[in-house]
Amino acid sequence: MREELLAFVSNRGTLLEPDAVEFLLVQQDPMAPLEAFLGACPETPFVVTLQDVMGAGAIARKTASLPRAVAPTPLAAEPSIPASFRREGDPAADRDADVRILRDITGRSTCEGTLEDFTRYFRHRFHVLRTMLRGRRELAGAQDIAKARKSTREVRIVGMVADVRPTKNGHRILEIEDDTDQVAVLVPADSGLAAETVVMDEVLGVVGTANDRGLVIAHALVRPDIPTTRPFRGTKDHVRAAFMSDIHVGSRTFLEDRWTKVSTWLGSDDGVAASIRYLVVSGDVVDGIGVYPRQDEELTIDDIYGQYEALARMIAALPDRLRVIMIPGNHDAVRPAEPQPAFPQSIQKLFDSNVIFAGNPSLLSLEGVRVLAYHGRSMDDLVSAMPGMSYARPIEAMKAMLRMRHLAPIYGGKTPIAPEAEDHLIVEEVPDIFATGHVHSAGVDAYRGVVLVNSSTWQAQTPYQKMRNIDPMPARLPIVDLANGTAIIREF
Ligand code: D5M
Ligand code: FE
Ligand code: ZN
Repeated sequence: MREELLAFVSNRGTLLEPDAVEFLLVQQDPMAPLEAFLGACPETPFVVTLQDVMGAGAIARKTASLPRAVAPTPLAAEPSIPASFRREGDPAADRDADVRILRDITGRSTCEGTLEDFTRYFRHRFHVLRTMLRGRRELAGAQDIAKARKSTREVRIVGMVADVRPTKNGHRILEIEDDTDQVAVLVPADSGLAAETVVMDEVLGVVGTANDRGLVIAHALVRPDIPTTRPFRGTKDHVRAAFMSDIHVGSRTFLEDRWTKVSTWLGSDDGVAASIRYLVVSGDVVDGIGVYPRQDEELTIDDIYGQYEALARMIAALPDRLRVIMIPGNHDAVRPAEPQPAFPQSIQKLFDSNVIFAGNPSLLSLEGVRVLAYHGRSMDDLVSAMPGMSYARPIEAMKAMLRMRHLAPIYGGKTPIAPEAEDHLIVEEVPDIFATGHVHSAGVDAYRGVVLVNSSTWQAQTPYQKMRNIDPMPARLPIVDLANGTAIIREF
């Protein structure tokens, strides 16, 4: 059957992700989801992912029309919605809310997933990160790899990691490439660099010595990173923002009682609660449909609009002074490939006008404070690639993203990436606050002046998480004072 599947996709001029093969092989009719997906695709995609065929499985099962959580529109353009949002005047409060969406993909998707798109995408990623790296003192005068290979002195190069492998003697070899050439870099086991993890596809700088066999012995590895000290761009008053994600409305394990508690507290006259003007919701706002095999058995609301309607009622019951900024995650009803656009109008219209919809990721301004909101799917890939990372400590993975200046450096893992003309997953502008969700943990910290927030979940442990030993920390609400970045977590 495996051969039949691979022959089928090969005949159609596309590829099948390994996870997708495994998923299809355990289906009653392995070919059906694949045919459903490719049949509904306006253009043959470059690669068919697990998400694609899982979604298509749901289409095959439920012939009813479903929105795009399960629809195969990985790379279609979005209808345009205003890229910025500002609401003046608010009778319920003594000050104006000020939310702007500075950057996201909504309405600007151009790619179709062709091979040329991927080439262009990676070239853009490489060039932007290389420019950042060349600004680093350690890499001043960095050479093209083709030129550096001919050198016998100290070389400074910038490249994208094409391979990482250990040698027999415990050293590591990195293959790094730029537009001119590729070179092998030896990271000696007995050097201070031995403990530094390097991941596939990251863009980094190397300072080293080229030997006569064209091998570069690394003395230093340089990450784009962020400046060591940056002031927090604070507001004048102690207005606060709260952070949520992974509400998973519609799931049997959604924690309704804990939600009631937080909702009541937000509406109470508690001093901290009353100072919260913004609620940033970083994806997986509902559980979705057809997101993983046999999900229907774990749903209390099995209609995708029904799930968003229930959420809209919950959000409408929150106090009027709150501006809610909502981005999608991997369970939501937009294309799974990142960057994800904001929800379609059919979903937006279910919500009150105090809810502002943005893409995943989004760079937001809350009264001038820059917030980078990202659901955090790539943490699945970082956790498996980097020793020392774990689902329980997402903050470490977030620091790694800032050091690499990229939200999803590893390509071809669990995080599907759409090859847009520009790489929206690069951390171009250093934010004041960086918020993620996805791992259902909770934490606050700071890295070089950037406040880091991982925003818990409102879902109890699911059977899947139990099987994978993922122990969630639900019902925590991180709250950040926008005047000075002070962060606390309240448990409900
Ligand atoms: O993710 C909820 C949790 O489950 C989060 O800790 C990540 C983990 N998770 C989800 N999908 C996967 C895969 N495919 N591999 C490994 N770990 C995973 P949620 O997005 O809410 O389902
Ligand atoms: Fe989630
Ligand atoms: Zn998620």
